[in-house]
Amino acid sequence: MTINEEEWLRDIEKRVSVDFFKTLSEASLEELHYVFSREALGLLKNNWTNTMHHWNKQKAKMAYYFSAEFLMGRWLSNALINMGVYEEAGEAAQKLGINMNALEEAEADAGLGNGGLGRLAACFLDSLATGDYPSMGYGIRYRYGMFEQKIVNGYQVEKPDNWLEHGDVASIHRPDEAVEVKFWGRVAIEKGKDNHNYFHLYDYESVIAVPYDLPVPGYNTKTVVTLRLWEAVSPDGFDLDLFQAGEYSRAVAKEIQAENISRVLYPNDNTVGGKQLRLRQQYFFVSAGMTDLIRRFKKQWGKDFSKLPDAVAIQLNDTHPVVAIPELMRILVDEEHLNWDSAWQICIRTFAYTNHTLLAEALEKWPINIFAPLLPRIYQIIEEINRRFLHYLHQIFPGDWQRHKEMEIISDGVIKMAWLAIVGSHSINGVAELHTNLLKTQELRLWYELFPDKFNNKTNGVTQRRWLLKANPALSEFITKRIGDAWIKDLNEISKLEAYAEDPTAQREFLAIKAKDKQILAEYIARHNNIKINTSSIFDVQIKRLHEYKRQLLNALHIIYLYQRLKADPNYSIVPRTFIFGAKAASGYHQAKLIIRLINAIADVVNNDPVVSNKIKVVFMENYRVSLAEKIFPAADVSEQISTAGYEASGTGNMKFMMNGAITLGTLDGANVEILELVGHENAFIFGLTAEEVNQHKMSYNPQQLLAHDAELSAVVEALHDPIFATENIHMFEPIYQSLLFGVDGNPPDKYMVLKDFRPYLSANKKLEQAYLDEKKWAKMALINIARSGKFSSDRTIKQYADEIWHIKPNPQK
Ligand code: 26W
Repeated sequence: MTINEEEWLRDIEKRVSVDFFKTLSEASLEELHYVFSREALGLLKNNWTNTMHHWNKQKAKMAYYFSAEFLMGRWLSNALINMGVYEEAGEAAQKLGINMNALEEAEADAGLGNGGLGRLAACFLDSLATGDYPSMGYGIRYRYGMFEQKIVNGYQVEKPDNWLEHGDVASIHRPDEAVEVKFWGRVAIEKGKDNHNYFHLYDYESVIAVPYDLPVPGYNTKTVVTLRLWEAVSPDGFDLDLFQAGEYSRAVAKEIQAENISRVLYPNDNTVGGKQLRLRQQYFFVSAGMTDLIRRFKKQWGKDFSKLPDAVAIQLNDTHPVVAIPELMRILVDEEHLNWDSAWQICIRTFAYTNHTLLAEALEKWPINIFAPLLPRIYQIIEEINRRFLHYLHQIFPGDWQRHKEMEIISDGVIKMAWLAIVGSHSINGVAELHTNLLKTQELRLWYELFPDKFNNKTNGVTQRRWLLKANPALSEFITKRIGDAWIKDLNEISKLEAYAEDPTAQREFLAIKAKDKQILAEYIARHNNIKINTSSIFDVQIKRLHEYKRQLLNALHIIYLYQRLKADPNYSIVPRTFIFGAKAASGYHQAKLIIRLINAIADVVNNDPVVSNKIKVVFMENYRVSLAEKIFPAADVSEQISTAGYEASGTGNMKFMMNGAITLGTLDGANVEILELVGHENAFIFGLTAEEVNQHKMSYNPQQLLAHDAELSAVVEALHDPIFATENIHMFEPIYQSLLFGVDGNPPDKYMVLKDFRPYLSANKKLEQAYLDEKKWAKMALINIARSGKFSSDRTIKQYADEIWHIKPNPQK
């Protein structure tokens, strides 16, 4: 694709005038960004419509990715890169006196996700489009995405994320394709013309789902995949009569209630609140998506629903969209009048479910008293699924009551969404080898025994186009100069870089690029944090959601240890290091928020102490998000992946670091295990308990005993009461202290075994320091990591989903 510069410039000027009544020089950066984006949208318009027409005409089997979260980040530059016009657009901008970087910075992130699961969905769309796979995404157009984080006096403060403030830069509003979603009401049985009984919903409340389509262009291909996000609106606006009567609040109450459904993303990662509004969000986008998809199917295949599993594959991203299973049953049985058994076979063959977590508190269980009144017919259908499933279980394991009880979909007053997902799908996958194995042998053991063939692994991946090509242009050029640019579409090609791992020129050049990237980040940190950091220090980075299992606390305690050693002996030898953190804590997760406060307390002490501050610095980067991540990964030397083994399903940041030449300092958890398999112990720093050992220690582990034999570690823990850190009062970090030594909220002491892994972490850190001192060795390690990162492209992951679960094929337009 190319752009006609003259035409482009003329259009931009015209758009500024038509949309904003301004001249180019009067327009704000946000306005210019908007018109640039709409211009880019115009550029891909034909490819986009043709993509859908082509797949429709071919009756290509489609994969639909249903996800409550799509953490897309910024659109414009990524789209321009994929369309192959990034440089030309930059030159055009220059002619208007606008810097492309400044334009980019004017775009708000589409932060419609919490963390890994949401970003995975976004990487998948990029890989689907680039791989020409007939596919689409369905989700929710949250009016407010992941909250904006401010740090005030060391504490996290949350602000609404008003990402649409300057307009929706890239999506197309399609009110003509709106659909109705029904809530509440009562179910009645009626005789149909054929004398059969059918179920009807009466006295329901309607909400209208209005789609906004966001185009995701593939790299160097005509394929453009659609992400369809639904917005909730009230069917009949506000109540004019009440308004006339001066009852303004009541007049708009219904409208507001409807709109509340897509108002805001729940900022919880790995815990469930059991809030009715969350269930309304889930059913809302699932029902709209199913209606839309069935409408498209019927246009191609008429009413022959036996064809549905040959025409459609639906991937359920965790349990959040699992109401899709009873919703499809409802459509097939109640609306299309199929018999239960045929409908059920169609369901199972259509749905596949991905599990993203081993944490019990993340498994969704809906209380019947919330679910049944809101979705009465869906509840009936789940009851019927459960009844038939128990009947089946009874035949396979007669008399094994304990097993039946544990596998019931509805029990103890709740509906177990993961169980429903497993029963109603033909495929259940984990997201890394270790995770899938733990599912089979622990969390889902009984299910694996019942349905061994349904279980499979799909190790996660990330798109190298955003996380290497876009985020790290200098390193990308370094790679392309040596091995050509085929890696952009086929990351296996990057293995050719290994030939340069010991090449002194390549090593020197790599280190120079890393130094430059560190310089750029240092300037950002100087501007935003007012901290001056040493660019030749080790950039040691932990960026991810804040959760106790991810053990940011272990990292923090290590810094306290270094501080105490340096204070006790200013000649204590240490390689200068900058510890960089970025993390949001769920708003109600007090322990996590307190850990943020602790990191900031440590930063205050360390950065302002003349004895230590030239050796270590601590930086907490505010408002971690996709666009900030793109700035941090290129500058990292060390990738902290230190979760308690057995808790991190996969991790995907670990892969982004690897592609950018950072070395993993990590536990044998999630995809770290697979990184280690590829690079070996010589090219990673692995420490700590294995998942198996964590299990074995669960019963006997006693952190107090451990501290009694380790004076240094004990002093580190006691620092939580030290007024140097606990500046407000010496009890401010008491909940952290308590959780380590005694356990809080019914948890065992040091549930995540931070103290148990402390010494091994220390040794791994020492080894890492030594390795860093040998520049050539370090460059070699980094180059080997990059060269062996091919497996972690989401292109590979998507190909496996396509070949092994969805049975769809690449289908580009000619
Ligand atoms: C219902 C509340 C809630 C919200 C989000 C529960 C669970 C989640 C997600 C499952 C959390 C999440 O993002 N999980 C991460 O998924 C990534 C992609 O597979 C994995 O790499 C991470 O290890 C996993 O924590």
